[in-house]
Amino acid sequence: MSELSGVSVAIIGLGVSGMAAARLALNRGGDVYVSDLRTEPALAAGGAELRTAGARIELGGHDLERLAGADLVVVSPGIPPGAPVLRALSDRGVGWISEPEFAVRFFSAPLIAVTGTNGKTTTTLLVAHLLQAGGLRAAVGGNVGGGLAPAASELALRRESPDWYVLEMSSFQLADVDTFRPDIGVVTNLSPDHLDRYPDLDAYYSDKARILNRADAGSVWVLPADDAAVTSLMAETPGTRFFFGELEHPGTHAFVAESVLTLRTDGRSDDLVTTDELPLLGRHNLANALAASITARLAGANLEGLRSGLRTALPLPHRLEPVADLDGVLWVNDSKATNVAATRSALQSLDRPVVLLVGGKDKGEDFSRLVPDGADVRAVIAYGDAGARITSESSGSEMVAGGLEGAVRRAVAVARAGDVLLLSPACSSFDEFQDYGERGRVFTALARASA
Ligand code: UMA
Repeated sequence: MSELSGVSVAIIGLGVSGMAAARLALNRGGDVYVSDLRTEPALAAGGAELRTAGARIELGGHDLERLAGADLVVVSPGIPPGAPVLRALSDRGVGWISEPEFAVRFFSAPLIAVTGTNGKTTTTLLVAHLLQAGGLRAAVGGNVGGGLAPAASELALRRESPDWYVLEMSSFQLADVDTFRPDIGVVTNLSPDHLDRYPDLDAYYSDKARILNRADAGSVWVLPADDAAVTSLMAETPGTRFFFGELEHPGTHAFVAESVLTLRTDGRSDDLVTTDELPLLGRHNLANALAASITARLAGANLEGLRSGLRTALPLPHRLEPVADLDGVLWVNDSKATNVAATRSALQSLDRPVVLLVGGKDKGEDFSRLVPDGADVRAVIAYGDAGARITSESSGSEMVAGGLEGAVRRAVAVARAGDVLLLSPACSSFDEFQDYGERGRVFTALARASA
């Protein structure tokens, strides 16, 4: 294929998305130039592959003249909007598009795009899983990361066309879209986030709003029933809206009624599964499952498929991931919770007594608000570098020596049948582990060894 024959494409950044965009551009016959500020060997290996395929690669800097002279400039979402290279392009009046915007120009099937502050990855992967269970072919990618799904450009390179593309879009990825128009757009929720990258909340919401840029009367939206920020964002948007929310009320299309996830569309109600049948833990995951169910249904998945897909949904690794059920105690790996807010949200979303393991490298956060009011916590066991400070700031917590393993031993002694033994550390892992992934794997291995 040669849609880009004679077109010069400059790609900024040689990370996951830059690499994928470059492969796509080369595949479509483009004249490709990729540059990255870094020079690390891993990057050089990717660069060598692209060079062999005909691209011009520059590591250690960006050639502004080349960028400004390109027909199309594609920017990796990992590049912050204030980066000097983008400021310099902007000063010269040179425009650019983001990697997913580039990718969707080569998509051959309709698009579901998922954005929002929390729950994007779970909802995106679940939509794809439900579509597949419902007899449809889904190609899933975008911001998902972590090796769970590729960048959007990689999907465009696949030989077989799916029935649906399903993309997770971060606000960074939405920042520089132009023609991007999802057939079904999902907004999970909106709350303050990434304020390190945005001057204020309005700027963050306005990037999210770019998912609406090309909305028209044929657009379909899946939205939370009770999120004021989403409601106001969508106020003027054309298209048909479908709402999800835990509580049943007349305008809601996906909800929980007497512990059953239920869809109501076209005047009929369909039971899906009971909340107990859903393998995902936590109230927020109930909202994600409702959003994914109505989305997959609107995309054509059959009800039996939805039911079996919900029953076989896989939790994301290290995010409220149940890893063992031993003597009635459910061991849950939430190693990705590396700050106090994430641990609070885990505690708020569980409806069983919790024995909490918390600790790791001290990032200086305030631990006095670690346990939210009303949370059912049997014990807080603190360990690691931050353990002593947690014990002094969070009343009722106890400190144990011996790192995570010592803390697990103590938790096993304290937990009773019906409890959740939760690793939700509120700290990074670097005092004891390489990263949160290794910490979660060690916890999981300790759980399995206790069986
Ligand atoms: N760079 C330059 N010049 C600059 C600045 C940076 O060349 O001025 C280079 C960096 O050296 C780096 C590259 O640009 O090599 C950027 O690579 P990257 O790996 O940081 O980022 P991407 O390849 O663009 O990855 C992005 C998402 N990352 C971010 O948005 C930060 C990935 O999401 C996503 O999987 C990938 O696109 C494919 O779609 C990860 C993520 O952390 C999971 N997302 C954030 C989140 O979920 O909170 C937004």
